[in-house]
Amino acid sequence: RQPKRLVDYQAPAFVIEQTLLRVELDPVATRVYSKLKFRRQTAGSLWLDGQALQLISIRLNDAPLGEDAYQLSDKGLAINEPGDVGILEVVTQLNPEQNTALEGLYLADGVYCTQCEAEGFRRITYYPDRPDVLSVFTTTIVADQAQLPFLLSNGNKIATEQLADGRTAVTWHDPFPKPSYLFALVAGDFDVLADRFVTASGREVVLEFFVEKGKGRRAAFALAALQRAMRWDEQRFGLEYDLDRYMVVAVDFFNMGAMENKGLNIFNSKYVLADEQTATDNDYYHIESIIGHEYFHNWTGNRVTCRDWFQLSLKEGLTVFRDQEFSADMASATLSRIDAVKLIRTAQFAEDASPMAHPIRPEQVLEMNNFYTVTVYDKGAEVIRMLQTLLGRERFTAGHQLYLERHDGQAVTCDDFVQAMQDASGVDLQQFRLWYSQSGTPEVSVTQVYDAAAQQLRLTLTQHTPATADQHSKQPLVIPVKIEILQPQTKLRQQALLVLTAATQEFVIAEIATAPLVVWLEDFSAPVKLHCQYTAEQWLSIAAQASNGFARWDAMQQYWSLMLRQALRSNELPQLSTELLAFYRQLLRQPLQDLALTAELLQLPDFETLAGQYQPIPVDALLDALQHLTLQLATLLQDDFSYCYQQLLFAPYQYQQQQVGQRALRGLCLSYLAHTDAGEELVEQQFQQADNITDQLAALRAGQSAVLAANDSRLSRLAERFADDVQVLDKYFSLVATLPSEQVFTKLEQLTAHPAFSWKNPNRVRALFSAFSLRNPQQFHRADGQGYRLVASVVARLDAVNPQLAARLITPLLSWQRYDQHRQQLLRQLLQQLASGSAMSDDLYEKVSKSLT
Ligand code: BAL
Ligand code: ZN
Repeated sequence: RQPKRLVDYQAPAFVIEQTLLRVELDPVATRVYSKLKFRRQTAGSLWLDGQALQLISIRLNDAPLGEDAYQLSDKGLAINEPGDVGILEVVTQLNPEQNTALEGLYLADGVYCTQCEAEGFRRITYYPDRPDVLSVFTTTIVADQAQLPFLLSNGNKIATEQLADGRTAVTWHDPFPKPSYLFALVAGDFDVLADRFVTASGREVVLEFFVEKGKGRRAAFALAALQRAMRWDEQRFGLEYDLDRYMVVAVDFFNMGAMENKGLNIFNSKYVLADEQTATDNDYYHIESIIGHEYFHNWTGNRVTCRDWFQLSLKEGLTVFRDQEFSADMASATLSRIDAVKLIRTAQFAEDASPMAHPIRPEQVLEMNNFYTVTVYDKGAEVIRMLQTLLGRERFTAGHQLYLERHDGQAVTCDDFVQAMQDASGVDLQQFRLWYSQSGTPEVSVTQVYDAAAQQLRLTLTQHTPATADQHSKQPLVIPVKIEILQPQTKLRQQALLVLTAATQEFVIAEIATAPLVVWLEDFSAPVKLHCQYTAEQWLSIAAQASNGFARWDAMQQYWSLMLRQALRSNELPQLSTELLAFYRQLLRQPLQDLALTAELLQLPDFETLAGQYQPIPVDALLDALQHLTLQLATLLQDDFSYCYQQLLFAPYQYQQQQVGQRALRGLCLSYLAHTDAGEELVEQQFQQADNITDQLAALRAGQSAVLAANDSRLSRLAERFADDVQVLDKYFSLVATLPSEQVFTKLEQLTAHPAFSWKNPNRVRALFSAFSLRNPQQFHRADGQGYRLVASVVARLDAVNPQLAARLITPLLSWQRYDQHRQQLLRQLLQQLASGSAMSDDLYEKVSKSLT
């Protein structure tokens, strides 16, 4: 199998100026009539990608094309000598019902739906399915409108025609040239929630949300979030929406979170539907952020798109950065940052340490679906954030504007983006570009010397990026390190930005009158691991004194990492110091403020964050230590958790930040109190009294981690009450999957027979098995290998159904080298078995083969 390489990029020989599609829907025999107006750019044949298609006919310039004039393979169609301009007409047939891969056009739950990014359009018709071929699309959908009342595609609806055979033909025209990956088609019956938005320049836009029948009310929050996103992009980046209509369709069968198709977003329903009974505070937060993300793509992705898929971070890193800024403005800036950094420190650092390590602009790809990664997306967003930090917000915004003006309507590269930033700011970004080509997690070590006589602070920073699976030699990067210098004696504080560009560099800060304490890497100003030799007391001082909420949380994370490292080194269980207990007591007894941050400060780092700090990962010792610390905190601070818990009164549910903080802190207190003698009563009381799923789930989770007697009864009551509601059933599935006992295996098996479970539905599969492998470390990493075997068997089973999903689920099995010898052996054996099985998809093959080499 031959991977594609960035260095081999060649511009297309032909552009498609106009694309006319007529799609006659049928569950097993949909016919697609395409009419392409092409124009030659360079020498070569006209290549059309195609996969899993039945070719019915081809005509060139109104005449049938003889078999010797083209070559057909399982990858596509080459027209040898089409001339320089012309019209190519191709008819294909496909089977949407059988399409369980959920790429291209598929029929699930009675809804026809498409997913074309990255390479799904080639499963609909023969086409140059690459992002640098931009075309104006006109699409006619033909179907029985009694069965499928809504026939939707991109752009504006321009015609509706009743056909003699009773079917209806609806035609859509999208005036903006777009690559095929932004094409969308939906046909089904829905509840519609509609409103309008008036743009800054006074144009009226119709907003429509299409959701499962009976659930229209649940789209209200997402619709309001869209309106906020539209206003925000105007105010922050001066960007207005450009069509008269913006549609969002929510479907339950979807591989991704959502998709930014021009004018017709398709969303996984879990990121649209929300009410207090079925969506948690965390769900509301993510809905707002993803609604924003897809909307922001209209400029960063759609109006300016990627030249090739290696440039994916051009649109994804930038758009994640934009949605993070939006969330920071809509919700809590501190909590949004904590959320983003947790993801980098768990999943992204783990990816760097895995066989799939790649730079944010990968150089070699077998299956593009495998590169929709935390590295491309979230590290990509950190790279954009560093640009903003280095250039300052004003120059960054000017660069963003120049980039969009310069490249509107084009398919471009990450280099084009950086060039626009450089041209707008006048700052040389040559070395900065390395962030795009170099993979891995840089490690920055810092030392500091205070010279009281000279009132000088001397800071030495050293950077080193360890080799990764894909790249051995590494060069020094541009690393912006934000610091805050605290002077505890005088309560003075000052901020500075150190820009590290060499392997080692010294910075001198003058006029520091009293002994300072430096807060390093404030706001996580670069995606690096920072090593600094602070004592536990120093970390606690920062956690108590830093002006920045993120820095306070980060200091607590570092504090716990240090405690655990010291304990594991001496082969003992960690003990709680009087200083820590005093600090936590003070947090729990202080007048109520900054509640969500307080909850974060009181939370131990999770297993994945800690695991990233060890090689090999001491799985059992870490899990034992975390369990021990939880019990110690619960016992020694029971009165304080109880006091705080009682202060946090229940109020009728609203999604607003004060209440979100209250629920977060209440849930945190309950998670400790569950381990005390009051646990059973408090958990049951909260479960019963809550008027919302956030508080109910907090109770269920607390009960589960403390292994309380009535857990099964509570879970059954939840499952019964929401027996018809997949949004809640997914939460129920995930809760069962995170049961920290061996019973989980039987329960998982039983749940695969639950009437709501389907191997064809990615949400259900993820709710059970991603929850198990990512959030049940105790059972997933069992020394007898049962956890690994379960996930491997699920992956093997799913590969034939939905390769993209199978390849996502295998990720936690790939990094066998990070574990002890025994677990290494278990994992490697399973991977070898998978590799020797029957034909694997490219998705899975790429990952398994990299892991085994
Ligand atoms: N473009 C794929 C889904 C997303 O990142 O918005
Ligand atoms: Zn995106």
